[in-house]
Amino acid sequence: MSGPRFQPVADPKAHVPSVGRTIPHDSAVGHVTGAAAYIADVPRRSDELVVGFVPSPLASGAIRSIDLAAARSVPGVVDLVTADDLPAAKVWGPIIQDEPILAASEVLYVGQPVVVIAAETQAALEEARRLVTLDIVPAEPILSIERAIELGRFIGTPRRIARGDASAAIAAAPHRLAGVFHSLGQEHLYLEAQAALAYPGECGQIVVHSSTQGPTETQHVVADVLGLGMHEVVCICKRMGGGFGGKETQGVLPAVMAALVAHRTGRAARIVYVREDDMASTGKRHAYRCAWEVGFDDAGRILGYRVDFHSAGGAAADLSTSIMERSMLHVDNAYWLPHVEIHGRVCRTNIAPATAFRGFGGPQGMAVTENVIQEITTHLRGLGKGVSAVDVQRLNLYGVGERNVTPYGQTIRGNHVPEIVDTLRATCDFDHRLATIEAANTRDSLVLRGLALMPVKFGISFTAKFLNQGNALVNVYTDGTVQVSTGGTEMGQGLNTKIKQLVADEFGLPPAQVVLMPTSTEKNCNTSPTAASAGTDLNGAAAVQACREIKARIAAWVAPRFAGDGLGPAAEHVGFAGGWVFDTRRPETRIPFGELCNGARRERVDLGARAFYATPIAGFDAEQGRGEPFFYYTQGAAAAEVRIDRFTGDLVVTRIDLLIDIGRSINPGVDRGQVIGGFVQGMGWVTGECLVYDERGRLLSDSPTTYKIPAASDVPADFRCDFFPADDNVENVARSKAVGEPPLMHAICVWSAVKHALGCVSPAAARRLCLPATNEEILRALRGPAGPADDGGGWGHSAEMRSWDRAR
Ligand code: MTE
Ligand code: LUZ
Ligand code: MOS
Repeated sequence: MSGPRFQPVADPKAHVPSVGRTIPHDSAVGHVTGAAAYIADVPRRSDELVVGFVPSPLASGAIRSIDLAAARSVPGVVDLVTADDLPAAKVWGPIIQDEPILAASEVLYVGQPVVVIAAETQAALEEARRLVTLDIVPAEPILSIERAIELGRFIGTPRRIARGDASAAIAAAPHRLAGVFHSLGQEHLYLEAQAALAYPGECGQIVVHSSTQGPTETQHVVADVLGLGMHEVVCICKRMGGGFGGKETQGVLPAVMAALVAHRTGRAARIVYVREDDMASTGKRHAYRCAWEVGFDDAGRILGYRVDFHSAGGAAADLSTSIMERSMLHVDNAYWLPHVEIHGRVCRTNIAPATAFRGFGGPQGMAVTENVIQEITTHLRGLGKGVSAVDVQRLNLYGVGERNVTPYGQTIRGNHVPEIVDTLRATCDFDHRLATIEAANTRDSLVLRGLALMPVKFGISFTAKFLNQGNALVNVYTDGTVQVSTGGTEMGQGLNTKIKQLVADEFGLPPAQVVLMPTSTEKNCNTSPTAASAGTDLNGAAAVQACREIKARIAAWVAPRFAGDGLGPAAEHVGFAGGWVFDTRRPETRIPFGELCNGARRERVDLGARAFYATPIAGFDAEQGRGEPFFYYTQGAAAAEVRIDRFTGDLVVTRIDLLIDIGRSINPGVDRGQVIGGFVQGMGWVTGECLVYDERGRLLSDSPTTYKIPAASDVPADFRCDFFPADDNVENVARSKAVGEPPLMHAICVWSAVKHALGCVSPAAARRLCLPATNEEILRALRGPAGPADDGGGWGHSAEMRSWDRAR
């Protein structure tokens, strides 16, 4: 027999901790070889059914009848389910329960599931799908924010965050500007579409494998819809092929559809959305209309600021009210606003319920303010004042120890933004490049260049206080190996890798001795979705806590064995490193970790632990618009240089400089991937990606051929990404800071760079630039408006925007 698989190192002092090092992503090999299993890869069960749904062809209308007869007679069709057949709950929703599981009396958006079909084969499923006849009396769909406002169709209550007297400050200011800024939505385009596999257990119980960021919410809704207790439903998520917020809540419907079929037929049931169904039927980032008004002085110092947000929430509440709240909490971005008034309202529209998307409303909140920074700069330059946008930004930044209270009353501790901005400005030679570019723009008739910088401060914590909790289960086995299960889900972001490193270091083991197990509601109960960038903060901290409980038990048990030679038993002197457990007072007294675990078990020491972590924050009062929602802020700045072809509008991002404070990085390689990946995803939102709907609310850009996300070739060739060496986030796990969402917002500087470039030709053109700045929009801006002058909010963007214009 061979010896134990894991041998301790020769000397515990030679142990190298893994936190802070780049170790490969948990699934790196699986991702590139295809061995990493997604829902569609789970081997087919012999009794398995294929599940799909009939989507609504209309955005709005009353259902008169649903004819299933022809579909039912298709050989191989096993089950058809409509809203009438739902055994218990017929609606769901993470905040407000207003979303039908299946359309009942009316349809609310194109793509809304109306009938669930289960068949023996994909071919039978597709034939049945064609043969279902829906008789719907069409009604006027509400497709624009403006129309929803006109009709008073809202979701939730109006929200307000204010400080001082914004109106008076604006009225008294030397300069005033106002406008309407539009930003469009964004499709997640995760590589793995929505998917779920369900099978019945004994006595009516159900197991659901779901591609979800929120297994607990999935378990909860499946139980509600089937009329089961939560104890009769298990939801498992091994990994997702990307979530980006699109599976924070919206993995629920496919899971419910599969579970319904499994429950009704007693057979396994799997649904994997085809891409067009996924894009048409699931929610996206919210489009926003932001009416703004600002008062400022000769230097560009903001004296008063008002923003009135309306978002396109879609046909159900989903997370929209919470997303609006985060927009309102990020209007300030990194700027001190002495007098400010922010209003937010979610509009109910007839598109798929808009949902979480990396940044969760933060990007929309920051974008309007960056636009205003550019507007202020253009205005002052028009008056002959020699300011640049970066001067205006610098002047308005939160201070260190003063001018450091947010509009909602949270004092900013550890503000590194001024230092980050100054450092980046110097290292990327910003001022010199700006002068060169502006001079060149007046000469070169072929290309136009732009340069912009942007600070970012993003609040870390769920704004709903109760969600800031995590729990973990750690099992140590008698060979010294460790399994860890947490409520966190792996979507590619590297959560499992980071928790593996944290746990390995607690026990002083190599990371290979630790394995992260699939997320399952039977091991970790009542969990929050893996979101708000807090996955590692919450679940990592809980895992560390569980390790410490096990270590304390081991130490108490082993201390008497280490005693002797005049040294008494001392649990506090038991150390863990290099695969050894040793007496820190004389490290030669030591036992290999595996041997010790085996011995401990023989003496009935418990080697498993479950632990809980709750972020120590005061929380936010949404009604008052005041409080301390965030544990800390991830901060940084980025600068973008762009090149525009004046004759085609073609945009190339030529250089990015990015400096971000993510504390002590747990895994710099993984974090670098998060930063560059998130940034490029944000670039997509602010430049190339454009959701186009027809005038009846049907999504035309419903596949990767018509919806362009950045390709590998769009990653800026010159991308300089650095971590700011701050080390002050002492209260968070391993002194790290969350990294998942913030990089997306850094990419807003790419949009600002486009605006800067256009401003060099015509301030009026720049003024009208909406977000995204697609090639088409840039060209339109350069050519000048085709129609009558507008309110400064753009003259027609995508078809969606144009339909809004028509509605105005
Ligand atoms: N990275 C990858 N590869 N895939 C994803 O789906 N989602 C992002 C971010 N990074 C995502 C990602 C979003 S929206 C969030 S909130 C965080 O990861 C969630 O994970 P974390 O809290 O563990 O960082
Ligand atoms: N989800 C949520 C989030 O429910 N609340 C939040 O504050 C949040 N923030 C970012 C991403 N998801
Ligand atoms: Mo991320 S939008 O919090 O899932």
